[in-house]
Amino acid sequence: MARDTVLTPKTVTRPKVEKPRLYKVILHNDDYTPRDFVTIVLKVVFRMSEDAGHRVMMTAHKFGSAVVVVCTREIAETKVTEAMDLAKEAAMPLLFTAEPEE
Ligand code: TYC
Repeated sequence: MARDTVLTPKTVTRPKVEKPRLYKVILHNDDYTPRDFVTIVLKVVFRMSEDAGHRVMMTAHKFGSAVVVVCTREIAETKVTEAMDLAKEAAMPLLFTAEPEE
């Protein structure tokens, strides 16, 4: 390569400053799904202890809904699908949703 060749970079790297948006997984109360079933779903899908699962279930039961976890969109949507699949399999009206954090 000639000594006076000017090398120009092919790519310009800019520092990534934006954090990925986080999503809340919400558990919604209903009048039909047994409490124990809700707690089991929280344990299996969200790897909660009996105690933590019971507390989140009771929060939704008393207040109408509860935040289960805050995570990336992909994980939130996967968890919602897994939880909803268990509910459908058992013919329960149990509802989980994912929504972006403000
Ligand atoms: N409310 C239900 C009952 O009394 C229990 C329940 C709790 C259902 C939380 C859904 O997200 C829920 N059997």
